[in-house]
Amino acid sequence: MTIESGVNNKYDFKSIEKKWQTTWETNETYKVLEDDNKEKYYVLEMFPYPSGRIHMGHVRNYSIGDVVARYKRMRGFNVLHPMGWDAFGLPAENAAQKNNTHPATWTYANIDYMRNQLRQLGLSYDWSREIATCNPKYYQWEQRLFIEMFNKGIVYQKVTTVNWCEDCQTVLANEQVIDGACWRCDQPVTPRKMNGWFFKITDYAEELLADLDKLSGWPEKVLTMQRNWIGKSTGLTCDFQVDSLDEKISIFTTRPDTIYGVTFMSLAPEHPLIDTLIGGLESEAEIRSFIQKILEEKQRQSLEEEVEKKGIFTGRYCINPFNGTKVPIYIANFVLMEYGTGAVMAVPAHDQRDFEFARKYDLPIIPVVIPEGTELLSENMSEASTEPGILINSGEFTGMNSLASQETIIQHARENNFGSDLVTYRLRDWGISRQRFWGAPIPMIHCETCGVQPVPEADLPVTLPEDAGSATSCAPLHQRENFINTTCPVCKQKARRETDTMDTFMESSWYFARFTTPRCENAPLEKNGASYWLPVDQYIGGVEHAILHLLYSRFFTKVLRDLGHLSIDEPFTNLLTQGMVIKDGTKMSKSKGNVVDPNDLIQEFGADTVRLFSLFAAPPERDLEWSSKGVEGSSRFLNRVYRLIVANKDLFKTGEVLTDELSAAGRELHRKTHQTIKRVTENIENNFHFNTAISGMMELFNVLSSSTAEDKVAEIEAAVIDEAVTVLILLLSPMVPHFAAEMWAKIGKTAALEDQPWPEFDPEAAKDDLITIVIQVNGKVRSRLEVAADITNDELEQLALKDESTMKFIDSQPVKKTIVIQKKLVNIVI
Ligand code: ANZ
Ligand code: ZN
Repeated sequence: MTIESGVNNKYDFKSIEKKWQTTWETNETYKVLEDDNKEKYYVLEMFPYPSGRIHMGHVRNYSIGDVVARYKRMRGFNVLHPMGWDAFGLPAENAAQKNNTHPATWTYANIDYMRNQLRQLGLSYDWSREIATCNPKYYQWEQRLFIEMFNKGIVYQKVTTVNWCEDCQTVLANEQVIDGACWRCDQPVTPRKMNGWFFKITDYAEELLADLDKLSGWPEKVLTMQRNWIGKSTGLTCDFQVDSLDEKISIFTTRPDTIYGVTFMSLAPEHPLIDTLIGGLESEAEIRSFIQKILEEKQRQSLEEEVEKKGIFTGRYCINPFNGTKVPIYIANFVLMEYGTGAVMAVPAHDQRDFEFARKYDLPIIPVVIPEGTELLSENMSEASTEPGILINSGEFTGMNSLASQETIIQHARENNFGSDLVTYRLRDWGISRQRFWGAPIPMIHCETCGVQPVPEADLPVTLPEDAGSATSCAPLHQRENFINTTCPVCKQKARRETDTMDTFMESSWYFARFTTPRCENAPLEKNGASYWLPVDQYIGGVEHAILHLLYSRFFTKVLRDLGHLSIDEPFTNLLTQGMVIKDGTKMSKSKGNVVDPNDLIQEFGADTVRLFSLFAAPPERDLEWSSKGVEGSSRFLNRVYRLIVANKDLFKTGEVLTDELSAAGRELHRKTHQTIKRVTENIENNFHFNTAISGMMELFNVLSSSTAEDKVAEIEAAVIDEAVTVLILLLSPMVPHFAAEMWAKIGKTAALEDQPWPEFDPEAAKDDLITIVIQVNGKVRSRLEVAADITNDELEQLALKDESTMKFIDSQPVKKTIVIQKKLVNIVI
């Protein structure tokens, strides 16, 4: 062995990484075009918000994606692997406010910085497809889609309640309201009714739900979250007549079997009938101020929060159509106007919320469903009983099984014309209006004579003003006369532009499609390109986007299809949701002060080490615990490989050909090489368990290392060593691409590593050698078995006990014990 470099010598990652990055860029190695002769593979990582710097979560996400992209390329696919920027959003506006600049300045500076960081990681992106969503060249197509959706009736306007800060004269997002006050000026926030734009995602609820069944490449957990979010319920809707008024209240229930247990009615505070119910009553003022109070509270609460149940009696009663019972009508804070009918028939015996409400306001509790083997009495109930059972006190339905009774009860309502079955969804229409500056302007015009009109296609895009609009800050659109004033496209009279911008979730709902034809100049998508590349074969990103982003992208895909731009139903065939990067047990975050900056790591260890560490430390779907030891370990491994290759580089250029006749040591290394190909391939293909793939490569390295030791190297065929090294470099290349490219050159290869095929696994070579095992019964040799050399003692024992010729001697006598001598002998004692 010739020692060219000392044992502690480290490879010069700085110049090596720079060199290969430049080579890839100059050669446009990762630029792709549609090619009908090649099978396509589209791998995509969720694109980042240009916050300023990349973090470890990005490094992890993008390293995973890069392994997939590079691996698939080596497998012969035409791989699309793009990157861009989700560039609209509030932080840019805040930063602009603080630094007295335009949000665009801040955003584009961040993009430049982060693009450079990503380049330093050696990711195999086709940078010619880069998009920034804040660029009018991108959002003009979003505006065009908006108008197409408007024309098709998928977009509409409606009044909703928003958080309003009187001091700042602005609408606040929920996360900008802190303890009921504005985050900026600390003044109290009030609810205010405003007109906003909505997408009819609910029209697609059923398809969005049904198509989840097609997504076999998605994690079950994400499918469940989407299913719950869509929240389909089937039940009964029926009318309760208001006592002494000519009005009806429609309810929705999923438990028609409990209809005889109704003891009161609960209405949402926004229920439209309330005005009629309480108008002119003595208690009207008191009720109104109660409603105002709970609406304000509601505005501040998140949906998930458990709130204390509160309500107030309206002074009115209504009548249960099934049994004619008169029950009091309450207004309750937990009834949602947006769900079902906004009214709930309350059954405190069998619904926990109603139970708590009834106990608090001293309302009757009447059990009507008795689970088998129980005796339900309202006096001794401590909580609602939600189990099915036998109906009691339920008129003609008494004695029926509660589950079986539901259909019969709905049927009864239908026959008597006071109700029918109803399907409801928890999913709400998507409100996309934001009263922000840094977003895509909604391309509509308000004319006093002609109403709302879309901006004519020829006038698109409606671009954001490029000036700050104010001396001290970036003014919102509704304060900019220049932007607002326009003419009506129909009557040509003076008109006003819409000043709302679109929710930033819009941009990310179709960017994956735009990447397929990012420079198309006459449509959002160019059909051939889009149909060649889509759907995305592998999508990779954080599980925090499991609901909204993925649901909106699925919705947009269906809309794009219905508008004739696409011909697929679902955007992402396979989804990988990666875990978080954590340190000291919690998520890395600025506020916790436990952030490790990838920049520092790249400086100290090089990009390949950082990539290797983030792939090796945990399987992708798990959380990755940060460890500086782990990073050092990854670095040490690469340096060991480097030293071995440099020290032995003459061994690898012999040009000798592999033959069938191998020495024992040669066969061992040859076998290990092919076993490793198999293992790494399977780990990447089946479950992205790069960590076990990397352990496999480390094992191969160890065998290679001992095979090239001075006392052994002469024994082993050069061709076998050559093969092992070549394979090791090829297998490593998707994970540590600069390093592998450099080693490839070191062993004398001249063709580009990126264009090499993935190594073929030879099952013959990977087979373990066979050894002969002697089987004894009570110490006498009775049989012999040929088994694989790496058999475990347990497997051996099982085989022996099943061996037919041995069994003859045992002749169904009980086996007292078996003694296994590893790789040699099994003795069965009877
Ligand atoms: C009576 C009843 C009895 C109910 C019982 C449940 C249990 P899911 O399954 O989520 O669809 N509900 C209906 N509309 C509501 C609204 N706008 N706001 C709050 N709650 C509402 O929930 C359906 C059930 O939630 C309905 O069935 C109704 O209460 C309540 F033992 O009706 B149930
Ligand atoms: Zn007009």
